[in-house]
Amino acid sequence: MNDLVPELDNFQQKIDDEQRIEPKDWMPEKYRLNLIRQMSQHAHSEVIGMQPEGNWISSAPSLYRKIVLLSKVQDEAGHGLYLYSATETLGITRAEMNARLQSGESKYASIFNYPSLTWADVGAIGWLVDGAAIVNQVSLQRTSYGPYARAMIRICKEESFHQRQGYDIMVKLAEGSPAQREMAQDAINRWWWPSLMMFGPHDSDSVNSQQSMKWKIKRQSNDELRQKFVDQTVQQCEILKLELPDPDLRWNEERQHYDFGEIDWDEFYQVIKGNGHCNRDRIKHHVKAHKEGAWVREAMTAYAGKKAQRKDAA
Ligand code: FAQ
Repeated sequence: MNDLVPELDNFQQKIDDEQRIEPKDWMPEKYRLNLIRQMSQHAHSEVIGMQPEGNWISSAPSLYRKIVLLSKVQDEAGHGLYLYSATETLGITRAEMNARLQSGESKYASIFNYPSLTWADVGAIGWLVDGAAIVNQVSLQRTSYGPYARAMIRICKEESFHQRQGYDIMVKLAEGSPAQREMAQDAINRWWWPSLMMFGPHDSDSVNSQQSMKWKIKRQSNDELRQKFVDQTVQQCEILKLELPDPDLRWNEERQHYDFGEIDWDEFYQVIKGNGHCNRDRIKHHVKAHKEGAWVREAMTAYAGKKAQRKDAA
């Protein structure tokens, strides 16, 4: 008889009773490792996600747009920090997580391997990418691990501002000159399908879902969340009088949802294997920034040491 069976039963009971699991509570090793996987990948996505938009800070079309974008990109850094801190409560260090990201062992969201070619891409990222991220993250506010759920509540508040700033850019472009409308349409054409891929493979191909749903790490499936995103976004696009690039997109009266075309899963798997447009550049940039920031980490460690010494001496 396995000694852990009563512990496992208690653990599952807590989850079934909607109680949160906290860092010092007993948890199965697989629960801990699965959370480290998902949460660290989530944190990496926030940090790597700064790159496509960060490139546009110096080229934003007005001072107002520059200030807003700067603030949005800073928020993403903050989200990365909350999520890395929450993940550290599971017994892994930030340095280990960074090493896994830089070696390719740990993934980040596929979407950030696409280039941001025009200013309209900044609008499309805010509207579609943050929009997709919110749908997923609202659901994660009820995830079973306490520190992750609490981080999500704060992150969602900020993400909804991000989504609106993106949509605001799209509205302005859609109301603008023919060239501006064309630029907005081109951005939608390039970002729509990768946004749908953000929700991960179909439920039938999702290797982690079954266990993650049982432990309520995930509360809704990849396909359910993707459908929710499609349903809400179609109407937003209609207001812009622009088009989503999917000839199969239509309202299904019986299902009370939009039907949509099949995602190019070969492209998705190529991107998550490291063969997307920007995978190599994204990691190269991260390695460079990490090296250049070494002096800041050293200075902070030295300062913390001095403060501790002073406290001991007092
Ligand atoms: N990209 O078995 P599943 C943001 C991998 S935050 C790359 O279904 P799971 C903010 C998956 O890891 C966006 N890899 O996996 C922002 C697994 O491989 P593994 C990030 C993906 O975990 C906005 C394999 O495929 N949000 O955007 C992707 O049950 C704008 C099989 O998949 C989160 O991370 C993908 N899209 O479900 C920042 C939310 N999809 O790990 C700047 C938290 C799947 O076994 C600008 N994460 N894979 O080697 C989740 O909810 C889940 O992890 C899913 C995937 C739904 C992403």
